[in-house]
Amino acid sequence: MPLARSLSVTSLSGLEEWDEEFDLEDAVLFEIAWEVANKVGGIYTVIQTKARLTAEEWGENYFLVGPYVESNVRTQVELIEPTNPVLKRTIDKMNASGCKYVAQSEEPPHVVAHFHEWLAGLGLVLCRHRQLPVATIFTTHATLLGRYLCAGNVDFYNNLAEFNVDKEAGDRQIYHRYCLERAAAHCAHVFTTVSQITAIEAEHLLKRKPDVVTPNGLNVKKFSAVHEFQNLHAQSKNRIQEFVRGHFYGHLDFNLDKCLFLFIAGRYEFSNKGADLFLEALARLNYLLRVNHSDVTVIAFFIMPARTNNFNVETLKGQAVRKQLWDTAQTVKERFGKKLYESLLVGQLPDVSKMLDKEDFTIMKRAIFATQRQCQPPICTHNMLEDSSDPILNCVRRIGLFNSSADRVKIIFHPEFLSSTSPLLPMDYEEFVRGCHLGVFPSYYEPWGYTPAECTVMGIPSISTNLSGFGCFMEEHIADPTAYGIYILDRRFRGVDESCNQLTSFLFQFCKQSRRQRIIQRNRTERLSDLLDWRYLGRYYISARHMALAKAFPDTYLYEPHDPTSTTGFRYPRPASVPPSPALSRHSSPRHSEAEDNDEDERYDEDLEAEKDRVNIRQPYSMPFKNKLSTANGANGSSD
Ligand code: G6P
Ligand code: 1S3
Repeated sequence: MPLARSLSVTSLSGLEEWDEEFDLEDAVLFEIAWEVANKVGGIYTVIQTKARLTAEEWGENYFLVGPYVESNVRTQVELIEPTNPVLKRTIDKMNASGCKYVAQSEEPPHVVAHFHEWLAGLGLVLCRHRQLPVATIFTTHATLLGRYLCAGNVDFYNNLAEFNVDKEAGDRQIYHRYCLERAAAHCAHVFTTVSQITAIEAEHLLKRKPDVVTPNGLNVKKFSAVHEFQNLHAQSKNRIQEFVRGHFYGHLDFNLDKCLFLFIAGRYEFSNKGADLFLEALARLNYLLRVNHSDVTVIAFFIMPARTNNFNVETLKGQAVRKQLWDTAQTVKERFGKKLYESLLVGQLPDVSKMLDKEDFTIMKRAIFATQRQCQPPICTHNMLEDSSDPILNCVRRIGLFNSSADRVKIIFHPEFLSSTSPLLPMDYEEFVRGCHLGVFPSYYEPWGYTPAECTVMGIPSISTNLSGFGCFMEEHIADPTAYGIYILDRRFRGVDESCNQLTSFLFQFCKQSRRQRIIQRNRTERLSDLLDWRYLGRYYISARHMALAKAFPDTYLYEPHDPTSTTGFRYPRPASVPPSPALSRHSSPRHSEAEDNDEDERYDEDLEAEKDRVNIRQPYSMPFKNKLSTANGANGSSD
């Protein structure tokens, strides 16, 4: 494993405020994970987005350690020589001995080693077994057994306390991995996980209650123009519309301007990520839209990678036909323009009936002929290797949503992550999310859930559940989440059918919103960004590190306890004016004008900003943590 040095930035602002400074000069932080510069899933996002803030605090003493993957190193890592002599010696020795060392030095710095997930957990267990003077932290982003149990047909949350964990792990042939995860959790000075709900799961399945809950944050992009994200929505939506024009060629019998784009994205765990519930709810929504003669069309995208052998011909043909139609329109437009120009040159108004000649009509007829299509627009954009057993395709076959003209709900399954270089839908994930109207993530097993969080910071409403870390966190921090475009589905206290009905109702209500209501709702959603910024959420990582240092080096560091398992603090009040759903709309009342809305919203914004200042939501945060002894180059560490 090579050492990849993080960016070095200035020290953490705000630290000076403490009467006794926490001196990080002789401390070094290592963060170790399989997903450092190696994108597999959400842990990559945690580390990548958090790096800047952590580097602000630790400067040159922050190191990320990950697997050496040549292609990733070439594209994501800048190779540099370490300036710290101790580290240089260590790395030289590691290189010389084929990477077998962890070296000692005469004046050991206080080392914090933060291990993510069971794959890195072995390093932690060995640190403790060899009694190295290192403060250790273990963060689990999901429990292995929890993920396996939920993927099966198990009533997980009602039986958490009952599972015979050794037997269950053995039955699923993951006993060795389970033991590693449990050992890492128990050996760590500080054990953390990403949400309250996973903390309960860990307590039962790993038999240790996490010391700190460390919710996942994001790097929130701030635009100078307040409504820039709305413009970006419109731009990206246009590009999705272009794709839809091609995909549905020959069947474009719906109004694209009244078309709503919904999506689910993530690791392809059909029931854990709630794709099963989403499909069932879409079938019910289709029925509701049809019987209510709605003019809205819903296109639901499923972006979940599966095994394929590339795009299918029909899908590629769709984009080629669209391009052909566009080119034809350009050709006829040019010919038309030339005739118009010539007519004006001789001082005559053109005879409109003669502006298009026979050749123009032939060109256009030929192009229209190419749009004839015998089959329905495809559900899946790729050739699936396991087509007949694929859970999404099988569910679509069962519920009969085949993109027919009569259906108000259409489905597009894109079994590959998005890329701006795709010949089909050339957009990266962020652009795609911005162009959609609603992210739908009805997960059954979701320790945190980055997808709805990413929607939120881009001002796109989303549906999550009260079984996901994100959903629970938002419920805790927002008085009326729905009003902010944060729909939280109850999958905890209701049966599957009831949850499905609730999801259908959320979707149907969303479809009934006017454009204006959607715009206002997006403004509200975007206001929540500060809550999900690492500048706010980074404090829990800081707390975990301080706690670990104080446990490992009690003669040097003192940790002043607060309630580290609590993520409460800031709470968004109910918004001032616009109603969360069309049913409650006051806009039908002539007495409630747009100007009043704006005034109320402005007043609300002022109150909100004052509240954010009060809890210091936008600044990096430092815990009331102190070095007990003088740290001027002298303090000797001792492990506990
Ligand atoms: C943004 C743009 C508007 C556009 C709207 C469409 O707010 O700034 O110009 O009309 O998006 O919203 P919709 O929800 O219909 O995609
Ligand atoms: C896990 O990745 P997943 O999609 O397998 O870690 C993510 C980062 O902490 C988390 O957001 C997600 O819920 C977990 O499930």
